[in-house]
Amino acid sequence: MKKKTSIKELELRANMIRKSVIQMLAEAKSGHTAGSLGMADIFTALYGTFLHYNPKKPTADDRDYLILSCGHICPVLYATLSSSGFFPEKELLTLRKLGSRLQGHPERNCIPGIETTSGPLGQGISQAAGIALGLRLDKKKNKVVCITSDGEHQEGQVWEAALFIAHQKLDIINIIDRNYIQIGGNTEDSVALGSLKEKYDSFGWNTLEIDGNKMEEIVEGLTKAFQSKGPVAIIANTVPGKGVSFMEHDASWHGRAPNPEQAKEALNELTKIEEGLKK
Ligand SMILES: Cc1ncc(C[n+]2csc(CCOP(=O)(O)OP(=O)(O)O)c2C)c(N)n1
Ligand SMILES: [Mg+2]
Repeated sequence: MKKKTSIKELELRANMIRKSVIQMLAEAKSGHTAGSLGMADIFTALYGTFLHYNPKKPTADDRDYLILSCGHICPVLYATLSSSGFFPEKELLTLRKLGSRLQGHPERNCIPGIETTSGPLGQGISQAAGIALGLRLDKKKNKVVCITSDGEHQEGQVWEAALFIAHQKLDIINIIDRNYIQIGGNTEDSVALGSLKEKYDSFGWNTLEIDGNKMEEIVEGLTKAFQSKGPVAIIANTVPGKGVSFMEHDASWHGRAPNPEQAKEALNELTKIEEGLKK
């Protein structure tokens, strides 16, 4: 573990990340809101407490690797990276603008802290496997954490990688955003995923299931995962659109940005949450 940050402090930071996400998307007038808000707590815990990194030396040999497989939720990664010192926060408002480094899907070698280019779903867990195998060959202990979404588990490549990783006993933590939505509605109405816990268990992974919006559970789950050897899957049950009442559990916010009025309302709600947390 990198450093101990209190649960309250992490909750406050996650709420700030949500505010940044709303501001970025409203300014861009496009982008993926629901998954970005839903995963803010997990990204905050990872960068606030667990991952080892130096924002001044983002490619340092001893860094941990965070692979964002579901690239469309990059606003939450951009906001977390900038608040962790990787690049100036004012750059966040250039999201999706012509010439900006912060495109709608992340690009490697462009933004400090971004390890892989992603957007086409289903590939990140294979990239994590390659990185973990390379680290093993080099006898290095850097952690490899992959963030995947539930929708991308409808891609066959994910399961091939899951088999390979278990066979090789690679040290990978795969955090799965189990929010039950995808581009066209509920995941179970599209191609049902059923119990991802049972599936990962049967593939030979050590599998945990957590509430991905409860900071204590996130910290407890990540503590176990970071202390484990071999593949660990964390099924993180999250609320898409978390923190903004009119976005929560509504798949239409998968790839929609708030208009100015909606952004104002969303920021008001998040400010109320912040005030509640400060009491
Ligand atoms: C290989 C591939 N097929 C289709 C898409 C288009 N696409 C982008 S996001 C998305 C939904 C995937 O579900 P999930 O990642 O669970 O979405 P969320 O929870 O963020 O709504 C789809 C189909 C893509 N990016 N890559
Ligand atoms: Mg989803």
